[in-house]
Amino acid sequence: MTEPLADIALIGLAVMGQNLILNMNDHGFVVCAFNRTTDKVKSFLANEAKGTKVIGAFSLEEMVSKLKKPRRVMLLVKAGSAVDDFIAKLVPLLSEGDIIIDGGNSEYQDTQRRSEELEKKGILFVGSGVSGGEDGARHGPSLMPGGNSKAWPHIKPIFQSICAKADGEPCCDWVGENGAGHFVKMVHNGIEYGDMQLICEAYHIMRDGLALKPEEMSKTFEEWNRGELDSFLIEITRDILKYRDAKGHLLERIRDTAGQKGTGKWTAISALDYGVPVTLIGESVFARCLSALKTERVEASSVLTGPNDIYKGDKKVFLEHLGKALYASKIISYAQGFMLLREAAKIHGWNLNYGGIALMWRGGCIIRSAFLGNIKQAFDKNPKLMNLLLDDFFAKAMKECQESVRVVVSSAVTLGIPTPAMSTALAFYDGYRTARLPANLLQAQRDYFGAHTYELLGEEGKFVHTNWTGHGGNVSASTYDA
Ligand code: NBP
Repeated sequence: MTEPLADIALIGLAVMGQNLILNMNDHGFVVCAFNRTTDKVKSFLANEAKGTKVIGAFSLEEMVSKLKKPRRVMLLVKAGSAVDDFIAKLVPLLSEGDIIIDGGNSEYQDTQRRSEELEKKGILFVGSGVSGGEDGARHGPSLMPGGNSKAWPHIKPIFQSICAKADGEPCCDWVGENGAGHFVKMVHNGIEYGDMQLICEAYHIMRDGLALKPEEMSKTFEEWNRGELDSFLIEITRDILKYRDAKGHLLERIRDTAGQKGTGKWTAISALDYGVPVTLIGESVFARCLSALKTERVEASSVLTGPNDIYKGDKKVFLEHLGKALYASKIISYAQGFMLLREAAKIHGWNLNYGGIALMWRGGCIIRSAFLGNIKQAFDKNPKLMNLLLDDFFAKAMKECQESVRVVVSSAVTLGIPTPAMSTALAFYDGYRTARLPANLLQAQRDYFGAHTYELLGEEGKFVHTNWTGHGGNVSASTYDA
């Protein structure tokens, strides 16, 4: 019996690729599996894919010959040169209108470049964020596809079948042109860094400032998970805190140093490039960098002094403030993330659907939470919303919670417990709601030492220079030094 032609080919039989293939198979699609090391194709067909409709190929030529037209080829290989190598090998085998999808964690600039290069060759390129790890890939990931929009009608049925669903709606929609999908995935990962850091700060305060036992902390997270903080990360933190093995609580024996793969850093770099104050993600990346200085920190801990106290007030009341502070800081982090998306969309000409993006993150991925439903509603109500903090729902939430952030941050400062993410959230909030910042002095200083000129209130766009000392010149600078 001849094999049916495959709906899609998937290259890369590591954890993500294998699980996504099995997910596609479950939804009735015939997938042709391929891998650089072809032994893995044989092993996959004989084991994980045994008894399914999955077919295999042992060369790219064979794989292409087994595909329906337009051919759809999805890559789930290590980001970087492996993607370019496969594209170079695939292009001569494909025809105009065929589709290549990169589902790896590629940098969005690479996706922009690949998208533009392949468009010239008539190949439709899609860079898709895939989130949710192994379990998401197998049972429903969050998918964020962007690139050549002509590809979308051909991949939409597959993508929207296999993705996670939230309130019955698919957590996948077309994001935008060129690198938009991978940009949105990058910001998603940055937000994940922020969420995790905020939770770590709450844990740090509970452990060292309130001297709570693991079970007490776990119980608090359980309570939080029943309210507005309801999310995957709060849920797993609850479970991690109470996890015990033969030696006791495992968490307390894990080394306090965190690694990173770079997507948080990329988000912070983009924020700096585009001039958007995404301070919470930036602080979260730096917090990981500080955690990595374990040897230095151990040495410094015996030299540098500071408070080392336990909170003296009512712990129950404080824990309520902590939950609210966590929620308010999270709102600020997402507001900053969406500010970055908005600026990038302006620069790259992407027509981003912000409510749709919130829905894509609502299920299937690590940052999935009930709260993303509120973000979707905010953008559905006003697609041109300038800032999430200005939406009625979130402005009210901030009104109710901002006092708690002040209580928590000021207590943490007094206790000597670092809260870089919560502190920067509050600083951003106070900065954003301040009509008159001290940057007038900054303008004056720059003009004083570098003749950089300044604008007067009410005379915007008119740049003047003052000879502040009486012995400087009257010529203004045209270069930027500080
Ligand atoms: P890996 O990122 O570990 O990549 C393994 C695959 O890449 C194998 O198929 C391997 O082929 C292939 N590969 C490598 Br490595 N170097 C290659 C090269 N120079 N040329 C051709 N193929 C090469 O797999 P993964 O963890 O399944 O992730 C796949 C993609 O999805 C990555 O971009 C990853 O960042 C992204 N992602 C991963 C997760 C996750 O939770 N793991 C979540 C979301 C996104 P071989 O078998 O011949 O060595």
